[in-house]
Amino acid sequence: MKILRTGLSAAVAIAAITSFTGCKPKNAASVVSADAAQKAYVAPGKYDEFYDFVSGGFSGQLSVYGLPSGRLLRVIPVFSADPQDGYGYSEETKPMLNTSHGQIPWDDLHHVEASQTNGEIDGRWVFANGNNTPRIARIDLTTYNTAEILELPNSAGNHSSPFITENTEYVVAGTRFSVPTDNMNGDVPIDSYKKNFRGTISFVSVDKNNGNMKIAFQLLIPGINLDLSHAGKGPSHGWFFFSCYNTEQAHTLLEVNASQHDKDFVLAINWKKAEEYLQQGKGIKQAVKYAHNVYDEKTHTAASNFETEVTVLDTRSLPGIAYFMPCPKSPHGCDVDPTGEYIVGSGKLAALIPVFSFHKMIDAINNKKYNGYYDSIPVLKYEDVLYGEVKKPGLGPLHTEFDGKGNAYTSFFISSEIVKWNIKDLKVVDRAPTYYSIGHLSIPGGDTRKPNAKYVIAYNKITKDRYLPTGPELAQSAQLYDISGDKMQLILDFPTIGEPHYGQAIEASLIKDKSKKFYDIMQNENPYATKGESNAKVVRNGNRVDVYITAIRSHLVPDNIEGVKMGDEVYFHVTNQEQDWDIPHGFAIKAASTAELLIMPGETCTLKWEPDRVGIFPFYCTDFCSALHQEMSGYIRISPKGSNVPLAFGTGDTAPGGKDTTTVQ
Ligand code: RUQ
Ligand code: CUA
Repeated sequence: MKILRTGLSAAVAIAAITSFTGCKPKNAASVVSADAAQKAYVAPGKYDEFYDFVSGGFSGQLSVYGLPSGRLLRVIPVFSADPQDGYGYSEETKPMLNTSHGQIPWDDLHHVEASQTNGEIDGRWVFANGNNTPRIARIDLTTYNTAEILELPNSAGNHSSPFITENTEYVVAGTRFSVPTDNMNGDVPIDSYKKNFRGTISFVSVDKNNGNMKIAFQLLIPGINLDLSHAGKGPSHGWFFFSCYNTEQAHTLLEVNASQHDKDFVLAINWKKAEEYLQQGKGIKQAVKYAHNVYDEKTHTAASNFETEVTVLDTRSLPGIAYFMPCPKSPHGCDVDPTGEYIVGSGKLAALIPVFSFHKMIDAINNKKYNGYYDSIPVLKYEDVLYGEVKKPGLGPLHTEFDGKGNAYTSFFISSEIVKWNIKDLKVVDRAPTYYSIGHLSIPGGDTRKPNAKYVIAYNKITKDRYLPTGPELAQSAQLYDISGDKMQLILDFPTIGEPHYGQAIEASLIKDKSKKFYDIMQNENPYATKGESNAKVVRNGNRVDVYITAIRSHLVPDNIEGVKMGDEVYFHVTNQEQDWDIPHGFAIKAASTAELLIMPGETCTLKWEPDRVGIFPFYCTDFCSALHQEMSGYIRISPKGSNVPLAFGTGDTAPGGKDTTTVQ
């Protein structure tokens, strides 16, 4: 969405209205009414009514807030290594960030989508996209950990993702950047874009029982930019809709060159038809390489495997999969209402919102009423598929969510507001300013068949003066509006971590009781687990030293280790012996080049350490776990290479060397 900040200013159509200060809403403070505080207030010790899973954008993480309080409950590392809990640093979690390009400890997480059954949020998983090095992640809603990451081949700029079908049959991933496919020689001139660059859409299937993802097939599409998408529902189940820009197929100065056409497209994909072709063997198997990383709950360890094949269906030679609906102008959001009949395209540069009718689209397809072809794909006529237009709704429409009572809520970046309009008569019924420049918005369940329309949350791109200033860099900001009445009512601002793109709010009652409290240590199948202090040990194998440590309030066993030498690779396998909620132990050692470990009760985590000098190195628990937490520490002695200090370890009476016999001089 960064494009919008600079990109729109050059677009001729709206040059006059882009100055930010020009559209800053007035009387920002006074619009908050007196009972706002009460509505957002959740008393100390009381629970929020919703979990809000909010993307972290360029932080690569997912934050979890409570609503209506806006309290930050947790940050879940997904595509970014996180020193706070060792994700991406511990030996067990490093494989999660593996890709065909090697270990990549960062990505740009834009969208979150909750798993669905019968078009309703089922509270099992949330999915998130990695935009930069294309990946999809699945987060488990019992552990709130990233359980799986799947890399996407033939792909660049995975933006229109991870939107989901109504029974979580598929999570999709469409390419924002067209590129030569992986099996081609990619060493081609950039100005051969039209000939060599292609877009793809991956349909990733999700196993009903364990959530495991697999690329079922990929669709090859013309070299345009896919922006966002949503699945059909109800009558339109079996279809997927994508907004497309850059139908000009420009490859330079897109802000001007990709804004030439008066209309771009909404791409309608019939994925049931694609499945038929797949079954008929019409797919082409392509040799590719991509990582599939899965975290195993029992071993507390991730494994990374490389897949080597995808099946590709070419939409240009297989009729009936893809149709274009003309859509004014450079559409961004592409949203389907709860009934599944209305598809809303949001042209960033359009002065209206087009609402398409699914059944009119089907009629036009059945009657083969095409207005020609775009790169072999039939183009339908705008008038034939249009239900109607919302006239003069605001400036710079981006995204639309629904309340399930016949209303739609659209975010307007340039005029910085949320506009509520009625789907039947397309009339604007309310508008509320946002502070400032809203991107996405979300209503709990607002993109499903069954919204819970209590609130709409605005995810804003610009924060400016909303909070105490913190230098040039400010946190981004979300805002909460009560929409239970006819008028939207602003009740809360809260700062967010990273750039909040999309969010999915889930009723707490659906998931809170499934939240895991600790791991059963008897079920811990990590090969380096230590169950009970008496099993703690240090084992040398050549220059590899495995330290099996136990942690329990308030000591580590062993806490004195000798006989480790320069050139050794030391693996500290720390097992938390606690079997109680909220008693993690941490582990850090001086000069470690990774991060700490944060080990949950019953779990084992491993820190790899290569000593860089001779001496004594302390290690300790980093999480204040008891009154004697500061005592939870130990020493390792590093001797020169070739030294004959024997390997020894222990604690208390069994510590190497026994009692201290030296005297203070
Ligand atoms: S985007 S602000 Cu990356 Cu979803 Cu529209
Ligand atoms: Cu364990 Cu502090």
